[in-house]
Amino acid sequence: MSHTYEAMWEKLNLDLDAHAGLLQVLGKFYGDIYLSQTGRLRGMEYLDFVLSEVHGLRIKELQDAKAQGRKVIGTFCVFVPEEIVLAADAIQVGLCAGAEIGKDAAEKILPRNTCALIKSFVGFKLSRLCPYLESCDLVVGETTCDGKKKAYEIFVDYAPLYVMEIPQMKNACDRDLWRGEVIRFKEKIEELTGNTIAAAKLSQSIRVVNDRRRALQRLNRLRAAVPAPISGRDVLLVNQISFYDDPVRFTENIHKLCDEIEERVNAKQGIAPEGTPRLMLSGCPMAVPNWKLPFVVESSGAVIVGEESCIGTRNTRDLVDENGPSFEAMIDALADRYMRIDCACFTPNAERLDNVVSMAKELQVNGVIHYGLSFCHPYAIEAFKVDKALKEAGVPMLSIETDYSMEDVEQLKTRVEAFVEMIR
Ligand code: BJ8
Repeated sequence: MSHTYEAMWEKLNLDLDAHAGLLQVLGKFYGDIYLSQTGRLRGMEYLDFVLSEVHGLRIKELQDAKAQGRKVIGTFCVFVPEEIVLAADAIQVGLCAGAEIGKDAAEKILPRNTCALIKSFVGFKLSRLCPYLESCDLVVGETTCDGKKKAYEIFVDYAPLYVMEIPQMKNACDRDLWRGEVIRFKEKIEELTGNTIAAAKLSQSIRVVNDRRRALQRLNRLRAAVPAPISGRDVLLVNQISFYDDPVRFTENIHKLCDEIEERVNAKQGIAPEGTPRLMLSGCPMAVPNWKLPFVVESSGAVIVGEESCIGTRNTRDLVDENGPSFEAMIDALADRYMRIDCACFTPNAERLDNVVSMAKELQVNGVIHYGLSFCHPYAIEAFKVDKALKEAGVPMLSIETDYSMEDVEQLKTRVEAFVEMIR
């Protein structure tokens, strides 16, 4: 990334030396994992460009928007309803939390046995490394897992934070609680932006976010073809970028990418030959630049054809009903759609088991890799039930727990290769 942006980073009070180091590592990592692939689709150039400008052009856009009075809202979870943020003419960005770089700083205030995602967002803040975090007028946390919930109590001393309460169960009273939280969030965003959210604006933003989900659904349908027309790595990148790119521009570009994939599918061309073992990932989200496991899997003779994850179908599967005739009906539709998210933080969480099994069948996978970040109890414990459900459906599963360090790459490779060999 060019040095054109240095003045902007300085103004954001980034630690310029450490930040330069981060960009260098990111560039090298991206080259090795992404640009080294052969037979990539032309449409991926847009994603390469957006990623290459991740701390440049997009941050400049956010700064320009802020100069015009718009607010930037950062999030860590797919429960935060972007529709509300957009309807108040603010911008929502998913905060990455996928790198190890601020770990040492984070471990000074968090226990070492905290999941890497939590350490990452705390570490980024303490080390002044993330221009997104530093651009935020508000960061929205949520009461999902205990680790995040308690880390926010510390994080609030470092960033403007607001926490949404996410219920733990899905009974009628939980849905009522959640609807109340959607309203409370709307009021907070209205207060922050000074904009009252009108029904027409909310209806429009529901369409914008649904359109992005529809584009990602189209991508997921197309990539399910045999042979797989696009690598799992590339689809992961598309999903990751969906969290911070402008939603309308992103949607347009993903449809263009899909048009190209459609041609490939019609010509029966694949990124990997027919017969390559097809795998699905399931579990914890993979935030930028956490590309380790997909890289290991796809360099072990398999292709990833689906992600049952918040950076995957858990975030795109359900649309918000667009036919709400009134503001209240739209709030109901939002509450209902978000309550369908099957995060392992819910108990019980039977929908997730059903979703994993039906996805595995629809995608005709040969196996599933369950991915848990070390010290993530909700997903680690739920892996047992996922395994059982998949076994009953005749689909083999490999459970992997790891973090963001590269130390275990060889060990992971050995385990993944053995699994691929077994299912071949
Ligand atoms: S809806 S998956 S984005 S909470 S990996 S921090 S759960 S200890 S990220 Fe998530 Fe929302 Fe759920 Fe999705 Fe905790 Fe586990 Fe760490 Fe996690």
